[in-house]
Amino acid sequence: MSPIATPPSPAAELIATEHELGAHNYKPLDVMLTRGEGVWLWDIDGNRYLDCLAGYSAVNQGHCHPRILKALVEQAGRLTLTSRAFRNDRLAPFYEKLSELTGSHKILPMNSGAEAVESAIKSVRKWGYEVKGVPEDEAEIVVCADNFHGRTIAIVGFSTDPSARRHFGPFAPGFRVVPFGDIAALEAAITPKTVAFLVEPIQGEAGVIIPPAGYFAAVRELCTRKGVTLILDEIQTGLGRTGEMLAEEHEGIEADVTLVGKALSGGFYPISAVLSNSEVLGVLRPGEHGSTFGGNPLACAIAVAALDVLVEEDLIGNAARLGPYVLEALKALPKSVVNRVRGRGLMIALDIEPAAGSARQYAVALAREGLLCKETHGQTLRISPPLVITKDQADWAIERLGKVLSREAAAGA
Ligand code: IF1
Repeated sequence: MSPIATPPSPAAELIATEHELGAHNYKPLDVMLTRGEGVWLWDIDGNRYLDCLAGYSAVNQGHCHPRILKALVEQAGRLTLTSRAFRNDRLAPFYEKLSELTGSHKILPMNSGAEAVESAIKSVRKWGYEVKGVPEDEAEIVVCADNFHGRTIAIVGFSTDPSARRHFGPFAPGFRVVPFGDIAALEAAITPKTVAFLVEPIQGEAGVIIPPAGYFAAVRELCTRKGVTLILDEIQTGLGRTGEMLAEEHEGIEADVTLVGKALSGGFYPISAVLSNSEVLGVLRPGEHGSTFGGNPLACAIAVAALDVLVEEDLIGNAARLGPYVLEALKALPKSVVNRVRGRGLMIALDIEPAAGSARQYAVALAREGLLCKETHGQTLRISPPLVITKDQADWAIERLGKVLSREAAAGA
């Protein structure tokens, strides 16, 4: 079974059209997918794959979850968009559901994750000027090296990944970069003009970088003491991925501002939100921020169903139970191939020993054996299946990983 398309297959023709007419801003595996259900994906030749990427944690509820689909279809037939010039009857129930599950007092609905990040940056800067008393246009925000918060000009401006920022300048000022996990560096970077520290609880794109024990407790204490808002970007770590509703719960802290997206719609629709447990969002007044689709009734109806599925199907508990099981199983993989395995809940990554080849090489080989995952930064493979995965399906994935990684290593040896 080869998912890698060869001419003149229908997949090859689709790929040729993509190549001719599309911007080449991705280098996807040549797997031409056409249907998804739960943890499974099928390509146009009928080959089945177990999805171990889950849309970068946007499909926590599994592909095409019927309850979310039902909510989408019903709402799409009633009302999809009113703009915020008028009110709609789905926004308040969305606020209530999200507030109830995350303890948020104020919510700003947006669409993409990057928009939520940008909205948080605007809000904390405004909070800085109007509440903290920072001089106008001098607000500073601290971020971490190896961050990933999206692809807008302001966001890539504080990226430390050359490929994310090269030839996209000039960039927005007012950001300082410190090493992730280094509390002394964070303290040294904070000035009276610092309005926020923006950070992922676990750095996803960087390769599932788990913070040192106690780091976020120290971050919380430091931000409180210095009057700096703590913004946790939970767009990838949130909504059950790490075995808690929010990854901050592992650290025993509460952010001032929390960002969610991706699985907020179960992969059906771009929905994100800025959640605030402080007076930060209170600084926004009518006309000062907005979005055509932000808070639209279709998005809200989908999100309520997506959150209900997360809770009522105990997907968070499933991630908490199966995550450690999968992690332990992957630690048994041959050290000649896998030199490190790490993760929290079902947010897992394994590092490929450089002598055994590149992570991309293994992603291609795994796809040929029916397991889809993604490399990041050369040597790391992410393993993040939908949270609906069963133990039998996890065992199947573990068996494939063991078979392919050992075989490829032997072949390359
Ligand atoms: C791509 C990465 C993951 C995110 C966090 C904000 C956003 C993301 C922690 C922005 C988005 C996506 C973007 C997508 C691939 C994927 C990704 F590889 F790019 F870095 F997941 F790790 N904060 N991550 O992970 O949300 O605007 O995309 O809705 O750009 O290729 P978005």
